[in-house]
Amino acid sequence: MLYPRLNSSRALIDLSGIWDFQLDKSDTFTEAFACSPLENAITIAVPASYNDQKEGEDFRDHYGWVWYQKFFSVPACLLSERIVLRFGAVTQSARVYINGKLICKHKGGFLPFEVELNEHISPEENRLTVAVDNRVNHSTLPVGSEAGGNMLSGLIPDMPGVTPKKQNYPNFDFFNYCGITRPVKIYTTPKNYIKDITLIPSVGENSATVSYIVDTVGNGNVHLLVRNEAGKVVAEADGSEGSFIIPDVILWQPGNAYLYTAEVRFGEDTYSEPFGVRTVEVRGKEFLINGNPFYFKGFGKHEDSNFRGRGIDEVLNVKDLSLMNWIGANSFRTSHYPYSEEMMLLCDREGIVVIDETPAVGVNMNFGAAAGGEPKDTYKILQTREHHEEVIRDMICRDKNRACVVMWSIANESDTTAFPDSAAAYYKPLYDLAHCCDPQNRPVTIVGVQNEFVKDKTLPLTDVICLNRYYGWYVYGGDLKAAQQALSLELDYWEKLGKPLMFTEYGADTVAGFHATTPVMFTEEYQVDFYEAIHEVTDRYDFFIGEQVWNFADFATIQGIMRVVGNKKGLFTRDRQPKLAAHYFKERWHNIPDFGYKQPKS
Ligand code: BDP
Repeated sequence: MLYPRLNSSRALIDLSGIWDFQLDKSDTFTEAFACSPLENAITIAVPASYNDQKEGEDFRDHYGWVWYQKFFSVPACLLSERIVLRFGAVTQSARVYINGKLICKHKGGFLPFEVELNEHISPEENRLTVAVDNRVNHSTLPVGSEAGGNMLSGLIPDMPGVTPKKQNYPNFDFFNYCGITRPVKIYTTPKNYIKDITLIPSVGENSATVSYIVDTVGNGNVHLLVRNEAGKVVAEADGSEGSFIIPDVILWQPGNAYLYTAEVRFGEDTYSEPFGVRTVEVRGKEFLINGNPFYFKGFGKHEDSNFRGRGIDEVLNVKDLSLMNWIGANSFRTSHYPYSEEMMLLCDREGIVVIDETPAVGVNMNFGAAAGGEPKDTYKILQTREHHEEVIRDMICRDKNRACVVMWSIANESDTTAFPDSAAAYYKPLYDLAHCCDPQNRPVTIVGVQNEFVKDKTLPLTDVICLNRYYGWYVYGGDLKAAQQALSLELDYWEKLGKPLMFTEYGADTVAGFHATTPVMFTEEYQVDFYEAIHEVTDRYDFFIGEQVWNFADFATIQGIMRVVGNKKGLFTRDRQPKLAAHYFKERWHNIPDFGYKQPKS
C-alpha cells in the first residue's frame, strides 16, 4: 500500500486537529451516534491516543467503543478525481461512516487502511464519524482476555456482590492506548492510477539490477525514471513489470543511508517511491548486510510518550534516532507492533536497521495475565490464526520497499514449549507465508520467550534465533553469577543448531535516581552490573550476532503489582533522560563496529 504523498497529480488533505469525541458508555454498540452530530461532544486531538488527553479513570480506562467526528468538504476542483480516505492506524478496530452510512470496517490497531469516498460524499459539507473499539480478546492481536474478564479471577473464591469494573486485561505488558493514533488523510488520484509499486534490488559488481512491478488500475502506459540523491536520472524503464540497472550504485548501509527515487508515471498519475539498494542474507552463523557480517546494537522500543500515549510524534521519532546515534546503536525492533510509516521512512533516511514486528504479542495462554493452573494449549484456545495471516500480509505489503527493514518478526513471546507440536503447527505456515509475501525474501523470525527451550520446535524453524532473556532479573534476579552460568548453558545448547542468535530483549527495571554502593535490583548501578555480567558471557560466542536491550525508554503499562508507574527497564526515562546504563552502553557500543565484531571460528 502506497504512503499518501502530495505531488503534481495527487492532492493531499490532512484531517489532523481537534475532533468531536464521545465515549460510548452503553454496554453495546450505539450506531445512532453516527446518524447525527455528536451531542455534548468533547474535544480530542487527532492523531493521538485519547486515554491521557482528559482526566479521570473512566476516561483513561474506558472499555469498548468511542466515537470521533469531523466535518469536512472536498474542494470542488478535486471532485472529478478519485478521492480516498486513509487512516495510518486506528487502535484496536474501527468502523467508518460518512453522513451516517457505514463505508468501511477495519480490525487491527497498527496498520493503515483506506476507502474510496467518491460515491459517498456530497459536494457540500460531510460528516465523518469513526467508531473505535479498544477491546482486546482471544481473536485480536495483541491478545487480551475475553469480554473484559480478569484472567486471574480463578485465583480467588467467588465473591458475590463484588463488581469489578469492566476493563481490558491485556495479555501484554504495555498500556492499551487507543484511538485514532496515526494521521487521517484524504488524497486524490486520477481515475486511472498507480496502486502499488514493488522494488527488488540485487547487487552486482559495481551496479545494481532492480526488478520492479507497478500495479495499476485503468488504462495507460507505465514509465519509470530513477533518480539519485542529487536528482540525476540514473535509470529508466517502460512497462508495468521489468527491471532496470543502476550503474556505479551507492549502497544503503547501516549508519550511512543512500536513497534513490523511483518516479513512476502512468497516464496522468505519478508517484515517487524512495528506495535503498542493499542485500540481506543469513549465511551459516552470520547475518550479512551487503555481504558483511552485521552486529545488531540497539533496542526493543515502544511508541509511547506523555499525553499522546501511542499517538504519532515525529519530534520524538527524530529525537529517538538522534539518541540512538548518541549511544552508538544501529538498530531496533518495532516491538510489539508495526510502527508508523513516518518512522519507517525516517529509518530509511537515517540508516537505522529495523526488525519489523507484527502485533502478535500475548499469543501465550501460559504467560502474564493468562498464566496459572495447568498448562493450556494456547493454539486450541485462541482464534488468532486468520487475523495473524492478515497482519503478516499487510505489514509486509506496507513495508516491503523499506531498505531499513532487514528481518520480519511474526510474533513476540508466543507459547512454544507447553505444547511444542501445536505451536510448530501454528507457526510453520505463518513463517512460510511471511517468506512468500516478501518480494525481497528477507529473513523471518519468531521472538522467543524465556522457557524450557530444549522442548522448543518452533524457534529452530526460523532464520535467526531471537531470544528475550531475563537471566539476572526474572530468573536469578540479584544473583548475577548464577545468571551468567545459566545463560552460558543455554547458549551452549543453541550454538549446536548452527544458526545466528541474538537477544531481542534483556533488561532490568531501574528507577531513575535509585542508587546503591553495593548494587541491588532497581538501582541504576544494578542495571549497569546486569548488562556487564550478561555481556561477559555473550561476547564469548561467535554465533551471538546482536544485542537489543529492553527497553529504549521507560513506558506505560497497565497498573499492577509488577509495575511501578509503568515498566522501568528503559536506558532512558520516559522523557528521554539517560540513566547510568545509557553511559555504559555509549562507551561499549561506540567500540563495537557495525560489521565484523564476531569472527566465526569455522
Ligand atoms: C517481555 C515482553 C515485554 C515486556 C518485558 C518485561 O516481551 O513486552 O515488557 O518482557 O517484562 O516478556 O519487561
